[in-house]
Parts: sequence; C-alpha cells; structure tokens
Amino acid sequence: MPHYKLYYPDLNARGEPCRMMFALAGVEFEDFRMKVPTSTKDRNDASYLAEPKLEVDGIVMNRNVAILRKFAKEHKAPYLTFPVLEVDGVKIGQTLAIVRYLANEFGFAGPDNLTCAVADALCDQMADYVLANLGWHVVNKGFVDGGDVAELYEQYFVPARGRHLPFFEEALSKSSTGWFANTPDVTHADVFIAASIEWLQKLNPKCDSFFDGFPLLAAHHKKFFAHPKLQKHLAQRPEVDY
Ligand SMILES: N[C@@H](CCC(=O)N[C@@H](CS)C(=O)NCC(=O)O)C(=O)O
Repeated sequence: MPHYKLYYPDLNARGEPCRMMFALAGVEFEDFRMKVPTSTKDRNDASYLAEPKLEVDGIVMNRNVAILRKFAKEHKAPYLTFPVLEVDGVKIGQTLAIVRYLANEFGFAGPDNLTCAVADALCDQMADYVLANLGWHVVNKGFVDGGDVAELYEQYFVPARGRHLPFFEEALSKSSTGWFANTPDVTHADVFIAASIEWLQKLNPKCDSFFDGFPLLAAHHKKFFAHPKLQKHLAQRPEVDY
C-alpha cells in the first residue's frame, strides 16, 4: 500500500471529498491540515495582521490567500492550490483528479468505463456549480473586501442553485438504487456531490431551505451521510468553520 498524504487547510471544503474516499475505502492516510485563520478573532490577531495582503489578478485578497500561497510554495503544490495528494512522493493537484484517482484505486469508479463517465460528468457539473457561487463566497467569507453579501447572494447563490440542482435531481430520478450512477454502492459522484453540498450548506446562512423542491437530492444526502463506512470518520473529524 502506498503512503498517502493529503495537504489541505484545517477545513472541510475541497479536502473533505478526498478524506471521505479514504474513509469509505477503510484506507489509512496522513491528514496534513494547515492552520488558516477563519474566525474574526483569529483575523484580529497581531501575527495575522503582520502578514502582507496579496493581489491576485488585480484583486486584493485577504491574508488567508497569502498564507495559503506560502504553504503552497513550501509544500511544492503543483498548481499553488490545495488539496494536494502525495502518493509515495508524487504530488497530485486538483480535487477532481485526486477524487478520480482514489475512486479508481479503491474500486469506487463503477463497474465499467461508461458508468465511470456518467459519474465523472456529474462531478464536473458539481464543480461548475461550486464555482458559480464564487462571486458571493469570496465576499461572504471575507477573502475579498467590499460588496454587499446579501446582494451577491441573490446575484450568485440563488441563480446557481436554480440552474444546477435540477441536473442532480434529474440524475437521481433515473437511478433505481438512489446512488447517482445507478450503482449498488457509492461512486465518486456520490462522494463529491454530497461533500460539496455539505460545504455549500455550511457557507449558506439560509441552508434550511437548501433542498426545497429537490426531494431526491435531500434523500441522497441523508442516505450518503448514513453510509455505515462513513460513520467513524464523521464522528472523529474535527469541527471546522466550513
Ligand atoms: N480547481 C482547483 C481549485 C483549488 C483551490 O482554489 N483551492 C483553494 C483552497 S479550497 C486554494 O488553494 N486557494 C489558494 C489560492 O488560490 O491561492 C481544485 O479543485 O483543486
């Protein structure tokens, strides 16, 4: 068995689908969590304020991004972003590349290439959905100053939910097993979609109504988080901001 080391901030977000793949497979890995200040209290700390701010593509980002970039250089992240999975010294960047690699390694990629392609497409669609929220997310979580969070919520979060959730509901309506690719047990699509929705829900103050109008997706979420092989991980994972 190779030595697996996952580099990610001490958050769920994009790291959690990777961690869940290990949990579902019952495979050990090194969970390397980098401390990034998320609370207002941490962000008023003198050591945090001493960090320089960072300009990315003409936008002044808060210091968290500068801290992440420092980690990225220090740990030689291939694309200067996280998550990164190191497998016996080889570093893989990009969440979905990691998730797909682990799905193939651990037997969660479906019984054939066609099923795998269906699962892959759903993952990519979910990644598009996550990105569609970015304009709201970066201001909501204080990565970028300025902008009215409530207005941005209406501008980004609301239409993105309306555009993307029907695709996932439709996919589930065609499944006889309740899993996205109609497989007897989870594929990487189930993992990536459920973990991403959990992340979006945590970011969203109105999360109680997140599943309104999408009963199959709500049922999938419940079924996924009740998966017997996930229970130990869920009980032991640290409480994080999102
Ligand atoms: N498409 C990439 C996006 C990765 C990404 O933006 N990760 C964030 C943390 S969730 C990051 O490292 N940001 C630091 C930066 O952009 O400098 C993936 O899915 O891995």
